[in-house]
Order: sequence, then C-alpha cells, then structure tokens
Amino acid sequence: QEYTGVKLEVLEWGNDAKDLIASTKGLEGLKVYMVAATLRPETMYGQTCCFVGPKIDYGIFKVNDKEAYLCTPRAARNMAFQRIFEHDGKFPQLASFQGSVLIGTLVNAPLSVHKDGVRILPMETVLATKGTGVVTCVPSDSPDDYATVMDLAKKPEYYKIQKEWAELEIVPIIKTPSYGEMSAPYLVKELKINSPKDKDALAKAKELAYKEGFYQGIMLIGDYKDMEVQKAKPLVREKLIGQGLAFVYNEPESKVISRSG
Ligand code: ZZB
Repeated sequence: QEYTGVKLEVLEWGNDAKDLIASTKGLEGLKVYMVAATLRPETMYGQTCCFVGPKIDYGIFKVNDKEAYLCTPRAARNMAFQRIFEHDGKFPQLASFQGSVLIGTLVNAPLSVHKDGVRILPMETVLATKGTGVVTCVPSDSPDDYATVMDLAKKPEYYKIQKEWAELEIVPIIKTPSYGEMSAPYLVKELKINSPKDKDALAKAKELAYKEGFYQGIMLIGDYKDMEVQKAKPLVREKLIGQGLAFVYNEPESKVISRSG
C-alpha cells in the first residue's frame, strides 16, 4: 500500500502532553510533526481534526537535526528502511506514551481551510497495525471520520474533550453525481449509520465513497478546483511533497490488516 505521509506540525501541546514533553531530552530545536497516513491527499483541504487511538502506543522519533516524527514505533521502523530518516535503519526514539496523552494538542493541518490549526481527538477504531496510527480527519469525505466527529460532539464529557474541538466547520471538497457535495454525511444518513462502531455499514460506506469520489469526483476547492479528482489527486500530492509537508510512505502489503476484514 502506498500512502502519503502528511506532516501536521505540533503548534501547542495539550495539557496532558506538556509535562511529558518538558521532561523529554533531545527535543530541543526540533520541530515535531504528527505523521498521518492517507490515501486521499486531495481531501486535505477539508481536515477538521486529527485522530489517534487513545490506547495505542506512540513515540517521538528523531528524523534529523531539524525534525522529529510522532507515530507508532512500527511505522517509524518501516520509515527507517525507506530513507525517510537520516541514518538508514535507525529511528532514535525520544519519547513514548499512549495516544490519550495527546488529546487536545493543536496541530497545523497542511492545506486545511482551518488555518489556526486543528485538535488531536480520540478515535477508538484506529488500528495500530496500519499506516502510522495517526489518522487525519476529513468528515466531508470519510464516513468513519464523520461518524466519529458526530459522536465526539455528542459526548464531549465522556471523551474528556472540549465540544468545540469536534465542531470545526465541515466544508465541501469534492462533488459527485450520486452523493452531492459531501459524500460522507450523505452516505452515513443513507445507510442509517448511528455510531462509529457500526463497522459493517461503515466499511460499505467507505468503499462507496472511495469509488464515487475517485471515478466521478470533481474538485470544489483549492488550486485544482473544477478538475477531476483522478487528475487532481497526484497533483495535490506532489504539491504537498514539494513544500516539504508530506512524503511517500510505503507499507508492506502482507502486514496490512483491513479494518473491515
Ligand atoms: C484522509 C481521508 C479522507 C481518508 C477521506 C479516507 C477518506 P484503507 O483503504 O483501509 O487503507 N486510516 C489510515 N490509517 C489508519 C489506521 N491506522 N486506522 C484506521 N484508519 C486509518 O484506508 C486508508 C484510509 O484509512 C486513510 O485515508 C485514512 O483515512 C484511514 F475522504 O485519510 B484517509 C472513503 C474514505 N475517504
């Protein structure tokens, strides 16, 4: 599987992360980026938050003298063998913690309409065995993301978050003939999905949204507005990579465990 690793720079650590970060050695002078693995770089305009699995283990790994990446140790290891880190095969770990510590951290989401940054929020269905364990949230076009932000906004006390963090405006990114200007809310309603735990229906919605978006989608925003998604996708990806905001991240196919399977 070839992902785009999108770099979300940490702007301000959340309350629980602050102490931990302050006592972490080796971070001085380094910018820390959460690395989200995505197959949909063309949707990055619509990012409204970024998810971690609250019970998953994460680390901060030193890439070079300027940057450190926050992701699962498994992803850092894979990256170290793809010439993403300074020294081949090495991925020096500076810190280690569970995802829950990161809740409320403010990050810059590249290309997002939300220029002041987006919050790190919990998603129970994030898999530790896929991508980087960091999932950027595009509720307009990802049914899983839409179902999750709806649930977060419904139960902020339960999730120990501020309600506003889950309520950033959802803007149209891609138009399709079958699902209108926002595929995910349309499909979630159509398939009567009430919870992020509605696994089978969400897998179905995801597949439908992928297909329709890719083959029929037209961009509604950004540099490639009015262009077909098929054509815009690689262009947005190259733009992000050219600006140092993303990189190619490959995952050995055999290790991929599908969320639906
Ligand atoms: C942004 C985005 C926007 C995504 C969208 C999808 C959609 P796949 O096909 O199963 O490989 N993802 C990445 N890593 C994880 C993880 N560890 N646990 C759970 N979900 C993860 O799915 C790849 C997509 O699943 C990635 O692309 C990411 O969400 C999520 F509009 O990034 B995506 C219709 C889907 N639309």
